[in-house]
Amino acid sequence: MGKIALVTGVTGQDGSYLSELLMDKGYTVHGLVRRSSSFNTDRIDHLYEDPQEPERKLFLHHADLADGVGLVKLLRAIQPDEIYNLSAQSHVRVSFDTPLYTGDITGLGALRLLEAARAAELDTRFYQASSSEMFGSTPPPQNEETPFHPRSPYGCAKVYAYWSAVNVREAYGLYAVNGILFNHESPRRGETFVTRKISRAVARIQAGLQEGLYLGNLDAARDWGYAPEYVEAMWRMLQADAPDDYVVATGETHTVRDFCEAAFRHADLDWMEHVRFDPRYTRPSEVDDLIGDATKIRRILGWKPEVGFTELVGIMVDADVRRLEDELSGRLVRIDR
Ligand code: NAP
Ligand code: F7E
Repeated sequence: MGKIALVTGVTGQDGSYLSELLMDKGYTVHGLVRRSSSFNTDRIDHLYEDPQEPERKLFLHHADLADGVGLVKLLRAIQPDEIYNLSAQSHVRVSFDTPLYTGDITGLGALRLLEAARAAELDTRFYQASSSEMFGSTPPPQNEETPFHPRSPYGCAKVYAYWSAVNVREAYGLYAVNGILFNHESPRRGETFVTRKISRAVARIQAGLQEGLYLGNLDAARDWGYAPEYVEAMWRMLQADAPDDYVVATGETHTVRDFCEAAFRHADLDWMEHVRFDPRYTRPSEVDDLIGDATKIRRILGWKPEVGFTELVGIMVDADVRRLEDELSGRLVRIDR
């Protein structure tokens, strides 16, 4: 019998790649989907099978991290061997507009799920999607020993969730781990995160559909990796002999300006002719510089990143160019792996 996993946030960037990885490894995957007035399963539609198919490996359930009792009922029904908590209000800029909601879902939501696992009396392993945003203004390089100094309601909520997972591990012996992941991107990245906003705009500008691209702070520096590789790190953390917390990063940093230059250059365009400043996209407090030190996961779990910055930019621009060509020609839009 293959293992059973529950993936919250299954409709997001990471949830879709993680589900693919787990299904390839023979898992049965149960995904938590929140109710939406429009379709929100685009990223996993290619994985979903006919509900009448008896051998299917992906099951979707309506639930929400706001609804603790629903989580207990779901866990009792599924009895997962592994739980990956990827659900969050994950947009840092938006967290300044919705700080209490972000605290409730991104912070307290993680504890609801941990407590639900305890209430359901499961023998399970728990992965918490922690974030480099917890380091905030603490200077780089950042590793597992670096103190947290979050700079947004999102970062504060992730710190709460981080310590909730550590506390449940220490207090009750639950196998709970934090993956402290630095920014990771892909063609499935949400369209309002800066990398995807840029790659999508490059495709549209190249096709003559858009002239300018409005951005905020170009000086912010991020350690950007490739999302499909980062979900492998999540899985490895839950296969280890003992639970522990790990930084996942490339160890390289680039500014938003560097990303613009590289993305426009990839399409033979000059970014200076198209990128303009709009203060609406700046943040009340910013995280200036992130560089992850992933020595621990490399040493203990043997994980290391392969896709570098220029390759990542190329993957994202090429995917958006193809996607736009599909849209314009009326073909079905492919989900790019
Ligand atoms: P994402 O694309 O924004 O996906 C977030 C997921 O959470 C979506 O499936 C979303 O559902 C779901 N969700 C939101 N509110 C919910 C609620 N109230 N109840 C249940 N589900 C809810 O994020 P991602 O990039 O895949 O990141 C996955 C996780 O890793 C998140 O927790 C994020 O904060 C964290 N993280 C991300 C990065 C990164 O660079 N990507 C780095 C570090 C940590 P809808 O599809 O319906 O919106
Ligand atoms: O911003 C700057 C912005 O929104 C990156 C989430 O996945 O990674 C992500 O958070 C930088 C910031 O990602 C625009 O000010 C400039 O300095 O793509 P982002 P993020 O805030 O780093 C972490 C690790 C997570 O955990 C989060 O869930 O780019 N920037 N101009 C802009 N950012 C956006 N979104 N839009 C702009 O126009």
